[in-house]
Amino acid sequence: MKRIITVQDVSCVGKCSLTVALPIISAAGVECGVLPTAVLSTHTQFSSFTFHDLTDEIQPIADTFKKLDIDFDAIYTGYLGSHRQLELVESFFDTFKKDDTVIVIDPVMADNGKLYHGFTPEFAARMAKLCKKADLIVPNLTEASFMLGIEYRPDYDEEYIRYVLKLLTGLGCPRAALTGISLESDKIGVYYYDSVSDKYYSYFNELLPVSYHGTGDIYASAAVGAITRGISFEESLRIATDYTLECMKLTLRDENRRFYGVNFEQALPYYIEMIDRAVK
Ligand code: PXL
Repeated sequence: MKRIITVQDVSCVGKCSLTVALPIISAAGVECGVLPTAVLSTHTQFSSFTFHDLTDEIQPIADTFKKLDIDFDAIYTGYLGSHRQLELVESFFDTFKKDDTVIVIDPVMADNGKLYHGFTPEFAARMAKLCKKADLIVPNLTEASFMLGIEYRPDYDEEYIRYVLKLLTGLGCPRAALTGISLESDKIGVYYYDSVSDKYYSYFNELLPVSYHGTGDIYASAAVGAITRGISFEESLRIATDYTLECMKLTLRDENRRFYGVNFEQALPYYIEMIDRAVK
C-alpha cells in the first residue's frame, strides 16, 4: 500500500484541511500520515476561533521520521500559516523527496479575489517560491494571481487561463491545475497544463448555484488520493471534479445540512468506485 504525508492544520470542526484529507485519502486506499501545523477550534471563516501554532513540532517530527527510515510516496501540503512553516516544509521536501515521490502543493490562502484572514502578498510570493519544488500545484485563480503578483481578473477567457497556467509552470513546477474555472455560464471545473509534454487538459461539470467552504481541500485531497494510486494526473483531476460536485449535490439535497462544509462523507462510495474503475 502506498503512503503519503499531508502537512496542514487541524480545524477541529469545519470540514476542511486534515479532517477531510485523512478520510478521503484513506478511502482511496492510501495510508495517510499527517503532520499537523496548527490546531484551531474551527477554520478562520468562522466568526470566532482559537489558534495554537505547532511550527516547533515540525522539525522534531521530520527528524524522527528520518531516524525511523519512514518514507512517503507523496507529500501533500495544504493550509500553511507562516514564512517559517514554508521554510520547514521546503526542507521537509528536500529530506523526503525520492525519485518517485509526488509533491502536490495546494497553496491555500485566498478565494474570490481576496486573501484569507492572516495572509499577505509577501506570504503569497514565498509560497510561489515553494511551488518550484512541487510536481503539481492546484491553486484557484485568486491564489494563482497573488502568487504571480498579477491582478485578479474574474472576467477571464480560455486564452487568459492558458496564459496564467504558463506563468504558473514558469515558477518551476512542471504541472499546474487551476481549480474552479468556469468558461461557460453553467459549467465549472479544472484547467490543467503539463509543461513537460506542453499539453493542456480541461474538464468541466455542472455549475451549481451555491458555494460551500472547504471544497478546495476536498478537491485537492481527492486528486492526491487518485494520483498516489497511480492514476494519471488528468484522470485524477477529473475524478476530483466529479467527486466534489457529488459532495455539493448531496449537501444541497440535505435539508438538515450544516451551515459549513459539504457532505463529503456520503459521497465517499462514489469516489471509491471511480478510483476502483480507474486502477483496473
Ligand atoms: O479550507 C481552507 C482552510 C484550511 N484551514 C484553515 C482555514 C481555511 C480557510 O479559511 O482557515 C485554518
